Amino acid sequence: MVAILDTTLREGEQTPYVNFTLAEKIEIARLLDNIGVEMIEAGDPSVSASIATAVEKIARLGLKAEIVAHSMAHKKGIEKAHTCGANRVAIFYATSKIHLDTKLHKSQDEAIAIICEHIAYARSLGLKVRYTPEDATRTDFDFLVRVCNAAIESGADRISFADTLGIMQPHTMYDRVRALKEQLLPCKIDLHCHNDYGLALANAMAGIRAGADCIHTTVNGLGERTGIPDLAETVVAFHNLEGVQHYNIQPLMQTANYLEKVSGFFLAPNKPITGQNAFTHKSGVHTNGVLKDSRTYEPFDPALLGRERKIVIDKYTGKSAVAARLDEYGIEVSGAELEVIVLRIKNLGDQRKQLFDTDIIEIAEQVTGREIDVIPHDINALVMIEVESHTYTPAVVRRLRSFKDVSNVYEVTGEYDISTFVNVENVMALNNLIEELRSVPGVKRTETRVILKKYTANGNGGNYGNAG
Ligand code: HCA
Ligand code: CU
Repeated sequence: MVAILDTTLREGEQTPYVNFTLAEKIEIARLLDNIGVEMIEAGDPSVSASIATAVEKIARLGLKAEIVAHSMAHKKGIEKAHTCGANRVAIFYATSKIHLDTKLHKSQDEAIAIICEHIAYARSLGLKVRYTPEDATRTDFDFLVRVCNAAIESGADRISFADTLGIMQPHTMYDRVRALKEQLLPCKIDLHCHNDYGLALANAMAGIRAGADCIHTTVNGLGERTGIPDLAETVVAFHNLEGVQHYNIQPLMQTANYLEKVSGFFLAPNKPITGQNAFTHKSGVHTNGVLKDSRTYEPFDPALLGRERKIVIDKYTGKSAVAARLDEYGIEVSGAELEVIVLRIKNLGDQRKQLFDTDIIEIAEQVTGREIDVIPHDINALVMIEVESHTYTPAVVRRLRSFKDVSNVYEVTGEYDISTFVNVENVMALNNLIEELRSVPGVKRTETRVILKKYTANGNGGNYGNAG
């Protein structure tokens, strides 16, 4: 049985350039609690006054999850964890030679004495204690066992096996956790796996197989450098591959989207589970398979996450995908017409980076010679943006280019500084996108112009919408 500790509020806020407001933190804690994570690491109260306030507010929300405060091995921090009302303090103190020698300037025995003293102090305040040997995976193994057992004897009931630099592999993680299980006094083992080689979740799963109890996650995989396992990937991987059923999957997308909004870190389209392309199919062979039976190219039904499958229409498209798209609009065409439509779509796709439903409808109109009176499901719009006077416009442009629905960004003259071309599925998505654009630092105001009809320019199908 796996447990999850989510540390979006602590490790996640250590993501370069990410800071949450108090209200955002409370909302994040509620979302996490709704998903059902067993522990929420709410922050290290001695880092700043606002973090202490946030930990305190979250600890008093009455959530189901255990609320954990992080702290270095110093009494003030532990005391703050206590006054904030946290259930548990996670005390971290590095154990690897490089950290002891160059950062802490302590011998191994001195380290053990400091760690034990602070754990005992936390216990005397009535706090539960997790001890984290920071950089555990680069720590001499015999010393690691010695320090962890001393920590357990002093009152820690959880040890976080921290792969602080993300250097483990699934098989090394498996072996190490097995050895730890054999040599440690009774305790729960947490796995804190950094993702420097993209192996974090795989390593964590291997560690659980070997007998560890808990995985640390963040929403969208936030964290120092390249972060730690993503909560949604972890929950869904355990649900589908390991039969772990006790988490609530439906709020995962909403939570991921909320974190995109408040962190300003946007998901790569190819991100597993929550990325835009996770259930999008493109080549003729794949779409043909999926339309016949989605199990051909989908590892699981996107409905699990409340998501829908998508089929891209462009030069790779085959007949079945085009037929299905026309069918969605109730456009009837003959077999011969369909062949010509597909051919034209391929031609246009050769010239353009992206095709929209408007293009497909237009081609169908031309080929059939009939006027087709349907409104495209997807919406194209121009969003004009004014940038704050003290803000460097290219910095805003760089941000905007990372939005998945923004396909063109222009710096322009006139009343507005930037013009963007956006393509979204519906009005609600347009509203959400505009709200996200407005929350980009440096954006002062926006004005949106929905495109009602697009005209072909010089026979090349127009050039807006070409990503570039
Ligand atoms: C850090 C500390 C930590 C602690 C992990 C934990 C790590 O270096 O910022 O307490 O479980 O990665 O070692 O995040
Ligand atoms: Cu970490």
